[in-house]
Amino acid sequence: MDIQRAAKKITRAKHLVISTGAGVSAESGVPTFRDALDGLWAKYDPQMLATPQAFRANPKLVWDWYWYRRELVEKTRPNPGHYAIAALEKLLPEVTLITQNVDHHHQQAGNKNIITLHGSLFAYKCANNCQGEPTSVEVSRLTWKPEDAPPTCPYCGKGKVRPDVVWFGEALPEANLRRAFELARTCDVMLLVGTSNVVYPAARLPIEALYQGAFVIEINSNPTDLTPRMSVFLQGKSGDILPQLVEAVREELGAE
Ligand code: BJW
Repeated sequence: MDIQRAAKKITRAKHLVISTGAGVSAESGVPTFRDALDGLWAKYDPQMLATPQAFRANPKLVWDWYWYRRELVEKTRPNPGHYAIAALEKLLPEVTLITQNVDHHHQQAGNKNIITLHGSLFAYKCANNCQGEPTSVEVSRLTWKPEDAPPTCPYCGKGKVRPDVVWFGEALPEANLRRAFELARTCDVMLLVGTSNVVYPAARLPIEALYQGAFVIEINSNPTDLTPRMSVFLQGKSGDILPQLVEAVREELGAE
C-alpha cells in the first residue's frame, strides 16, 4: 500500500524535508487561499490586499484584513496533521520543515527545525525598513487607536507599520530561501503537504528535489499539477493521512 511504501522511504531517509502549505492548517479552521468555496482568494482580491501597492494605496484596509486574520488564527489550534509532523522530527535523525504558512501552528505543535518562507501573521515591521531589512516592530508595545491604524514606526516616526509577511512581488527572506533550496537539492526524501504548488519560488522546491532524484511524497485532498510527477500521492486530508503515516513509520522503526 502507498502509505507503507512512503513510510519505508521516510524511515530510511538520510534527510527528510517536509514542505507545507495552507492545506495542513485547513482542519484547524484556518482558511486556505485557493480552495474554490472557502479559500481566501474566493472572497477577497489578492491584488487589493496582498501586495505592497495595495498597502500604499489603502493601508488601513490591508492592516484591518491582516488584524482580522490574526484574530481568527488566534482562536485556532494545531490539528493532528501538525502534531504528526512534529512527531516525525522527534522520531527521525534529520528532519527539516519548510513552511509557507504564517499561522505558527507548526511551532505550537512542537517543531523546532523550521524555515519560514512567507513570514508571520504575528510579526510586524516598518514598511520603509528604516533600520534595515527587516526593521521589526513590537506592536504590543505601541499605543495606537484602531481607527488610526496602521500605527507609525517608532524608530523613524514616518513609515507605517505593516505585517511581516511576504506579499506578491516581494522577495522572500534571502537566507531562508537559500537554505530551503539547498535542502531541496540535497534531501533524499521530501514530503509535500497541503500546497497547491502555484506560488513561486516555493513551488520550485519539489521540482528541485525531483531533479536531484529525491523520493517525493505528496499529501493533498486534491491532485495538483505536480501530482503526476510524484513518487507517491496520498489523497486525503492531512489531519487523517499524516497520523496514519506516522503510525506506519513507528511500525517500520520497530521492525528494524
Ligand atoms: C488540503 C486540505 C487538507 C486543503 N489536507 N490538503 C514564476 C512564475 C510565475 C509567477 C512568478 C514566478 N516567480 C514569481 C512569480 C510571482 C508570484 C507568483 O508565484 N505568482 C503565482 C500565483 C503565479 N510570486 C511572488 O510574487 C513571490 N515573490 C517573488 O517571487 O519575488 C521575486 C523578487 C525577487 C527579488 C526582489 C523582488 C522580488 C512572493 C510570493 C508571496 C506569497 N504570499 C502569500 C501571502 C502571504 C501572507 C498572507 O498570509 O496573506 O503566501 S499568497 C498565498 O499563497 C500565501 C501562501 O503561503 C501561498 C501559497 O499557498 P498554499 O499554501 O499553496 O495554499 P493554497 O490555498 O494555494 O493551496 C492549499 C492546498 O491545500 C490545495 O492544494 C488544497 O487542495 C489543499 N488542501 N485542505 C490536505 N485538509
